[in-house]
Amino acid sequence: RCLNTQKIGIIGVPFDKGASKRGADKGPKALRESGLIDEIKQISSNIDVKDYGDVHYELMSSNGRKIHNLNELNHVAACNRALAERIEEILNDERMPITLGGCHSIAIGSISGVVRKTAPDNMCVLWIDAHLDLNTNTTSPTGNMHGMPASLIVKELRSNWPFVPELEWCKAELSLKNFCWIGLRSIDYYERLSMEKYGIKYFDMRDIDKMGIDKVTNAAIKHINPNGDKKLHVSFDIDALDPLFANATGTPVGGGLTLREGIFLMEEVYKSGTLRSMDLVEVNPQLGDARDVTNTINSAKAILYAALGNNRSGNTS
Ligand code: B3U
Ligand code: MN
Ligand code: MN
Repeated sequence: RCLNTQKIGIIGVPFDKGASKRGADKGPKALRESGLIDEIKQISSNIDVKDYGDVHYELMSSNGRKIHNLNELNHVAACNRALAERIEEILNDERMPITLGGCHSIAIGSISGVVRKTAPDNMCVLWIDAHLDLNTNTTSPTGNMHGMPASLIVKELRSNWPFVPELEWCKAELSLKNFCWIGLRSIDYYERLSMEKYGIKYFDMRDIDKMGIDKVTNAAIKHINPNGDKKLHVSFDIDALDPLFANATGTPVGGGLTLREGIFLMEEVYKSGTLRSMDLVEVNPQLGDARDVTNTINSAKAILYAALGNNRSGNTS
């Protein structure tokens, strides 16, 4: 694997309308301006990275109808529809799509794009987050769609959704059986009921305290991909990290992953050789002071570089 070229496609999604705080739309620009693309190239000469720029979208000729408790539905739907197409384009170019958010609602489009090019049973998802993001419009305490992306793409929750014409392009084809969550520590009441009802596999912060990040990571990978033949999508919400390392994010929750745990997790993901696509979301450069922002961006980059094979004891090629 190491001798082959690793072809990567970066796509930015300057979008924050799935969240209540403004500013996550500035994430892609802040990451790029901090030298992301050049630093990726320095990880290894085998890496071939292409920047696909940002997603642009136009609102669909909608009737402006509102659906209960889905804030900014028209924007979320249109942006994700456009993103899914860009992801398809990147996969057609045989590159690994890396989506820079943006708020976490953009996982609706990024994962939908991947599903179009992969048999749903042939892929698996690691969702690394302080939150479960499994609300529907009837369970969400906020109406913010960055708390709902996972529930829109899995078949088990399909019947919990009303008909949403704006999201008809988004096919809920994945199974929760192919998902595992890591880093959880803020779950809403109805989300908790869903975890029990569907037997959702997760490792929360307590599991990490008990087992350690090495056992947790490898148990998670093994659970969703026992034979190692599935294509892995990692959806990494930067708020999985403790606010000490990533404070510039919309809904920080204390007691999270250390940066070292996050890096180790992604190093193991890289080593598994199964990573096929990834989101890095919820970096919000408009929150906190300058130091918080630099800190958060540096953490986000370290997470991504680990996923791409960066070696803490030095790179050789
Ligand atoms: N579970 C809450 C809060 C939340 C979810 N995701 C984030 N915050 N980033 C909700 O609004 O669904
Ligand atoms: Mn989160
Ligand atoms: Mn999230």
